[in-house]
Amino acid sequence: MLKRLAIMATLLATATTTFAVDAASGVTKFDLKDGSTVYLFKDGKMSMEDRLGRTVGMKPGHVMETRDGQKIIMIGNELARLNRIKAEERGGY
Ligand SMILES: [Cu+2]
Repeated sequence: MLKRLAIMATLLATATTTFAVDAASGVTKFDLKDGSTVYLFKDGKMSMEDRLGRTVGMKPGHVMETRDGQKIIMIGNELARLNRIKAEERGGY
């Protein structure tokens, strides 16, 4: 409950940001200007998904822009990790 309140507080503090937090996994998704999505993991590393939902690689250090104009710097390039999450969402491997 406290954790959920903390997440709510964070969401309110950055109300203009286009992102969503999955409470179970702790993964935060950001919508980018070009239609792709950034997945931010609890340990600070990230994965990318293109506008068609395909996992794509990106060099760490690359600057991305969210739909509302905020800049995110790519940290890590967790391809296998994102594929595993998406497989779990589909209901298995
Ligand atoms: Cu990226």
